[in-house]
Parts: sequence; structure tokens; C-alpha cells
Amino acid sequence: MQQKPNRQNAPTKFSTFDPRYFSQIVVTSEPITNEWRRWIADSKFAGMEDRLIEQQLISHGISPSAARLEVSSLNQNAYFQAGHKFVHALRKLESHANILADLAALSPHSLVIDRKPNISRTDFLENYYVKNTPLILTDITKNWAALSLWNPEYLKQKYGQVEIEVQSERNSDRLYEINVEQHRQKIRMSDYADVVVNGGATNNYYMVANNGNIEKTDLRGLLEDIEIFPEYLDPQNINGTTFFWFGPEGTITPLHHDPVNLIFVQVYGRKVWKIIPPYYTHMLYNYRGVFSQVDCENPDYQKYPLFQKVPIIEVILNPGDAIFVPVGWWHTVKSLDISISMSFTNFVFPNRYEWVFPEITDNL
Ligand SMILES: O=C(O)CCC(=O)C(=O)O
Repeated sequence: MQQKPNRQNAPTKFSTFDPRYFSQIVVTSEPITNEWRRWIADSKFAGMEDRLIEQQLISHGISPSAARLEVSSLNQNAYFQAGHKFVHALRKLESHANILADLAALSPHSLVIDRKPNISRTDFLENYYVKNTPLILTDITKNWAALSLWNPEYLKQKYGQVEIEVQSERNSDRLYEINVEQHRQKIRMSDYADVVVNGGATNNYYMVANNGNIEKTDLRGLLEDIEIFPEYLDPQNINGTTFFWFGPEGTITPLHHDPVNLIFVQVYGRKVWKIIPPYYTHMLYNYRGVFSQVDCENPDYQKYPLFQKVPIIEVILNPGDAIFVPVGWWHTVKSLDISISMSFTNFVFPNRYEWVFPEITDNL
């Protein structure tokens, strides 16, 4: 935005009693650029009073008459009127979401995630999947040999020669999860395991679900060490639905929601999950795809003031813990140790949804 003050060139040639005095006045002010027009429309859509919008414009060097004309004429603008209709429909949805949040705040239990052993398919479907409610499944990994086998040394010994793909150079790009294609790197498992063990805490490299190592490489053999819970998941359907995660202490998966339901299992090391219900979506500055603009580790409340009102459910997953993350629930995940995890989206229930993802690039 422009910061220059208004400049008025007062005429000197004629006295103020001379009728030609006023025709000589040249008022120079900052122009109203398209950037300003977008800001004016954004502010009006957000409910800011015309008076305050005009004040802002004037304080940035735009002449009072130009500011008044621009703001008042917007209400008659057909494009603005059309946009206004959509904004009102959106505001209605937001008020509904706010009511759900107010209701949830009435109970101390609403933001506590249940922990349950031995839950049947029907119980899981009726009380968690259908109700879009998260759950920690406490005994689901009891048959997993992986729990005692998997660690960096095991991966190195058994799969050291396998060429895998990891996400790298994450520290040099704030949007590493959006620019995912630019961060793919091939490496031998033995070299990667060494880097993970010796490199200390870092977010710079991480083998993530999106690297697709289970379906693309010989790491598929790892599936012999686990059981894909037949009560909820379909073990015959693993392509594109079964994911392997391996990285150092300090990896951060930024705040996002998944477009499907998933079960996430922590096998080695611990991870801290910060989880937010979907009825706070309109306070999470979701400008691109499934990602929030907010850095949950270090939120900028000046830039993202609504985020102050958002409650965060924090859960630490220890080895053997599994969490059901319902579609649309927001989460950010940080590893507290060197960590190995798996995740699954191959439910025996329908798990495909129609999403509309935003692509707002001018706010990034
Ligand atoms: O473990 C992680 O780093 C992220 C897991 C996650 O966000 C997911 O599976 O959606």
C-alpha cells in the first residue's frame, strides 16, 4: 500500500478574491489503484463502515472527495452487487459454523478425544465415522511385529539398497507442502537412515506419505510386519491408500485437513498432534487447497486475528497409538523423536468426497 501523504499545491498567482483563484487550484493526490479497489471491496465485504474505509484511504494520501466517490459508488456497481450475494450466503454458513463452535464450548468433553480398545465395525461406523468424530484406538496394533522391529537400523539393514524418495530442502521454502513437486529427492535408504540418525533435529528432510514409497518401491515388504485392521480397513486395497512416514526429530507437517478419512499409526518415536474441528475452518485462513496460512507453531495474530479464538486439541501419539482423523478435521504434526509412522485411507466404508478448494494467491 502507498504511504505518501497528500500534496496540495496552493496557487499563488491570483488573490483569493479573484474569481480565477479556484480554477488554479491543483489538487494532486495518490491514485486509487486496483490494489486499493480490491482492499475497499474486501473491507466492505468484511463489514467495515464506509466512513472508516474512507479514513484509511485519506490517511494514505487519497483525496477526501475521491475516497468518498469511490466508496459510495461501489454499492451501485453491478459486479460488487453480484459478489455481495455470494458473501452473504457464505456469512450464513459461517454463522452456522460459529453456532456449532458455541455449542461445543458448552461442554468440557467436546474437545477431548475418546480413547477406546476393541471397538467393533458397527460401533466405529455409527459413533465416529458417521459422526465425523476423532478417536484414539488403543489396542489396534497389538498384532504388529513392526512395533518391536522398526527403527532406523532395521530399515537400513533390511531395505538399505532400496532407492526411496523423500521431501528435501524444506527449510528453504515456507510453502514446501504446496510446492511438493520441487522437493522430491531420490536417495538410498541406507544413506537416508544415516542422515536421519546423525543429522539431529531438523525439518529439512522428511519421507512423507506423498513420496509414495510403499507402492513405488520394495518397501512394500514392510507390510509383512503389520496388520491392516480388517475391522475398519480393506487390506486388499492398498495402492494409493497406505502410506509410510520416516523422518528425524523436528519434522513439521503444517496445518491442513485431509480430503478423506484416515487412520494414522505411530510405530517408532513420538509425535505431537494439534487438532482443530472443521467448524473453525473460516478462522483458519485457508487460501490454497487444504492448507491454512497460519503457522501453528508461531501464530502471527496481527495477520491472522481470528486464529486467537480457535481452540486446539493437543494429543501426543506414542508408539502403538493409532488415531482416527475424520475428513475435514484440521491438524498439524510435529515429531518429538526420530519417528516412523503409517497411515491408511482404505476404509471398508465410502471414503470419497467432492471438495472445492480455494486458490487465492494474492494473499500468500
Ligand atoms: O505425521 C505427520 O507428519 C503428518 C501426518 C498427517 O498430517 C496426515 O497423515 O494427514
